[in-house]
Order: sequence, then C-alpha cells, then structure tokens
Amino acid sequence: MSPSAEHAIVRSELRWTVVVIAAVSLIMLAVIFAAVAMHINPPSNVERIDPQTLHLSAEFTESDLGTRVEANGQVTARIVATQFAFVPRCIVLPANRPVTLRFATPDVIHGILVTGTNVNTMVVPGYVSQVHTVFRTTGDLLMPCHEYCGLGHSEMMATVRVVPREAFRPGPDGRVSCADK
Ligand SMILES: [Cu+2]
Repeated sequence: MSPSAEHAIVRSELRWTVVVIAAVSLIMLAVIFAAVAMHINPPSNVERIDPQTLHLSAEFTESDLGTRVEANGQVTARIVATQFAFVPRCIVLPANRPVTLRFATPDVIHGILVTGTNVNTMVVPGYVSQVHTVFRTTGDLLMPCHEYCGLGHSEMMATVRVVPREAFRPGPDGRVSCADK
C-alpha cells in the first residue's frame, strides 16, 4: 500500500473517531440533562416483597392502600397493580408537595406512568417500586399500565387526582381517597 493511501485511511479513522466521541458526548449530555434538569432517573430502589403474601403484608393489605399522610408529614400512596386493574383505581395527591408512590404486584410484570409527569416505572413481582415526585399541575391525570400484562392490559388504568395543597385534607387517620373529593 502506498504511503498516501495509508494516510488517507488514517485520516478517515481519525474523522470517525471524532464523530464517535461527539455522538457519545451528546448522549451523555442528554442523560445528564434529563437527570439534573428534568429529574428523570432510572429506578434505584431495591426492596423485596413476597408476591404471594403481598395482601397479608404490613403495607399492602387492602385497607392500607391509597394515599396516607405519615406521622412525619410525608405523603405516601400505595397501589397494587394486578391483572387487570390498579387497587385503588383512583388516588388523591397534593400539588407542589413531595409525594412518594409505592407499587407492588402479586402476579406479573406491569408498568406505570403518570401522563405529563416524570413518574414512570415498572412493577415487577417480588419487588416494591418506589417513585418520589412533586406534581406541579392539578387535575385528573391518567395512569395507564404500560407493560403488556395479558388480555385485559388495555383496560388497566387508574386516575391520579392532583389537588391544590389547601384542598388536600387528610382525615383523622391521615388518609385521603377519591371518594372524599
Ligand atoms: Cu398491567
């Protein structure tokens, strides 16, 4: 191979090296921007729960589901995703206040997102999925299942009712449900 042909190859390789570094940098910047500016992060909570005894556990018994204000003021909503419904079907949460959503499933893999927000996670049997967020807008937000979970998947959805801070009034037991509103 002549020296000039070899130079041409080296130049071409260097050009592509620059292109690859630029592409990787761009993707890294997009990931960092999404994390810092938009608070979109991969789920990092690893917490196990037995799917077979979920409904008997301390936390996900039927009477404990829904929104509750804990003694320290933290607002937590607990939801069970099951074929093919969310329990409860509607949860109430306050706007402009940190809230925690906790999900578990007794059967198969589901996924949830709350439309127009950064809430998006999978719900995997054996684990509790947890999301911290602050809702900025009020209104009824749709929360569909976004992981195909069987024949009734398309019917599987819930409502997240975000109310103004002053309209969020927990009962004496710290609970708030859509039926109160
Ligand atoms: Cu589902």
